[in-house]
Amino acid sequence: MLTIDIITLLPELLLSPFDHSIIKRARQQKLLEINLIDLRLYGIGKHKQLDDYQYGGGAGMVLMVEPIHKCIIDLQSRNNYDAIIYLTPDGKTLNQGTANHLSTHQRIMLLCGHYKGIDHRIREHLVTHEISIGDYVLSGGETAAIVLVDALGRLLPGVLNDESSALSDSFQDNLLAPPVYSRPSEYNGWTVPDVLLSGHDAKIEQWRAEQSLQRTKDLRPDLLED
Ligand code: 6GU
Repeated sequence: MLTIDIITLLPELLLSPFDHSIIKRARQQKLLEINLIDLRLYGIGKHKQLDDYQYGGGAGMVLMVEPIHKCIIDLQSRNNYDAIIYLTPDGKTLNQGTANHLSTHQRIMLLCGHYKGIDHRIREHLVTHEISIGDYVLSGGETAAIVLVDALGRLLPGVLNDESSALSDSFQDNLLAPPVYSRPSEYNGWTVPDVLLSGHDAKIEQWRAEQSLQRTKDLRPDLLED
């Protein structure tokens, strides 16, 4: 069982994405628990203030240190965390290896930022991992959290059946997945490779391995470098 506690300014945004398909089933099967924590509850004063101008000047508001600190302390007083992850475009780029590792934890905390980011002292003193989902900027960490939760949830033992096991995914062996086809074998004059219709398991296996390697060479040669 993996528990993921997500600190966010937009808990409503995260309701629907975790209520469908594989992630929904993982939660129903009690293999995955997701808790949404509204940062606003830890805001300061009667306006529940969360952000302020940055020291030194410059455009953009910063999420203040105190609300985030209080929120994290509150969660830590009730639970043990294997990782406290800040989602940020300047974090380490998420890959399958990191997803595999994080999926083995019991409980992790995700912190979604907004605006110009969060007071750096949170990152210096409380955050244990910083993760980005790619080299582009999102308006907040929530959509990145959706991606990370999906990548972890589907890896949990029992979530996928053997046939669709995560082990056959692209990237698990640093190779892209081979092409797949379904009925009919000819549509609109477009055909399916003969070998897949041959019933010859060993040949099919060999064809898939060749396709994986060729597609990786053509499309993602960087994956073959290490
Ligand atoms: Cl994790 N957050 C934001 N705001 N932008 C991103 C990202 C995360 N990963 C890529 N771009």
